[in-house]
Amino acid sequence: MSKLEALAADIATGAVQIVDLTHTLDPDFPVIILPPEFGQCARFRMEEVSAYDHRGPAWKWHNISMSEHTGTHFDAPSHWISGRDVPNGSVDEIPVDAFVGPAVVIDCSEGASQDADFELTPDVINKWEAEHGEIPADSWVLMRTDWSKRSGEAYLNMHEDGPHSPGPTPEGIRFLIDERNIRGFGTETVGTDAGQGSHYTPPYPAHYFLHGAGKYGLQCLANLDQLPATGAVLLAAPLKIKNGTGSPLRVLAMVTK
Ligand code: 23J
Ligand code: MN
Repeated sequence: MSKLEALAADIATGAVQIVDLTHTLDPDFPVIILPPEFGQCARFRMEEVSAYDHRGPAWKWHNISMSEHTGTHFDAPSHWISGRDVPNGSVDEIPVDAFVGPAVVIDCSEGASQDADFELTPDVINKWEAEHGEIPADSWVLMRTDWSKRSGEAYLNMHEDGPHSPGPTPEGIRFLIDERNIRGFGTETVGTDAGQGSHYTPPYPAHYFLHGAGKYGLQCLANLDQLPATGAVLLAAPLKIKNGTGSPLRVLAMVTK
């Protein structure tokens, strides 16, 4: 049997399981809210074209619309000013090998349950590596916070001074890029950056440093509590939108029992 046939057989028997890391696209799912002077992200919308009726007697279908950055979605380098000149930086140009690859999960769920502004720092990463080994180059690094279990107001966690949700510090994200050369960084929150990420230098450091270095982002992930710390393989292929800066997508993880 070839390696690929063996993988297909393992999926069929359940020796390799497929975990869905995706939220359902739903008009009620929150989108990021930026300060009012900026343009805003659109929620998911769906309108019925026909439903086995006079508009189409044997078929049902919908027209849908949304932002590139609605729901569980992928961020391309061209999303940020630092990545505007990265070669092949939009979703239609990224080499497709980038869409299949290994993932590690840094469990920050306990810290995030105590502190909505929990920060992923180099210290947190060093402690994780002391237990699980060095983060392999070209890996997705997923920050587990259990934020995906929140719904409604608690998800954005808006206060008078803006949203509060966990994320990496500038030093934390730079360590992952400069010292570990990761492929990308994924979160359960509405951004790869912390809710208060506009107050770091530079503002939104995860976006700034990841995309400037040609790395990718994943946001609004779910079910990270079902993944091992190491050993999962991610399938995360954005829609092929011409000059697209990101895209909603189905994110799947392959894991062994
Ligand atoms: C634009 C400006 C700031 C942020 C974002 C978008 C996102 O989080 C996003 O969806 O990429 S923080
Ligand atoms: Mn985004």
